[in-house]
Amino acid sequence: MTRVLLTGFEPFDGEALNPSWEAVRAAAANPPEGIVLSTARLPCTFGASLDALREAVERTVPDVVLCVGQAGGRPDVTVERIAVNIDDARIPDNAGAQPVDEPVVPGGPAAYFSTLPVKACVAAVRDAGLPASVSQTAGTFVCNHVFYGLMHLAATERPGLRGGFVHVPYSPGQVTDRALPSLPVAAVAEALCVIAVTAAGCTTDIRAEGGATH
Ligand code: PCA
Repeated sequence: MTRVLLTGFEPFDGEALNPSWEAVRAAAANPPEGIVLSTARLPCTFGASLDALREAVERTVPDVVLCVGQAGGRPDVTVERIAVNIDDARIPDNAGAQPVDEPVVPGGPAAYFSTLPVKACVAAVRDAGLPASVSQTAGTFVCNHVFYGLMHLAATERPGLRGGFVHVPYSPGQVTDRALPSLPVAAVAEALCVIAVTAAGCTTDIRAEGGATH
């Protein structure tokens, strides 16, 4: 059975919760058949997040790592295509750090592609009746930092480890006073299970349109 590590983040930016962790927890409470699922909650800091990820990878020895974060304002579950070697924080992280134009890994490659079948994952979530799309950028905050660090860890130390990143919308309770899109945690959890099963079961992606003009 494929071992899948799912990670979510602690709340940040003054939010009471982070839907990524809530959905990861809900997925683990009702895991899909055919995979061994483990979870970790990562701090939303540039300093400690990758240490926590490395510890979780060493503890659970996964075949696939799927990291998940909140992307407030996005309307759907977005499967990230690429991680870039840059930290450029618009807001301070939970430890007060706000790096600007610093590499995640000095001397590392400019970017890594996800090694999950991004388009197959999007198609599978849509087939489950939930909204999903490919994202061409994971931003330059802690999520991209973790995504890049994960891919660098796999590339340099963990051959065979496949990894990727998924951003999820706000949960409804976060936007009761804001006209912003949201998705219930249960729906996000279902999407994460679908993505985990799809990623575990297929190593080559499907050919399907998923680009963006801007
Ligand atoms: N979202 C942030 C960091 C933690 C999270 O859940 C981001 O997109 O970078």
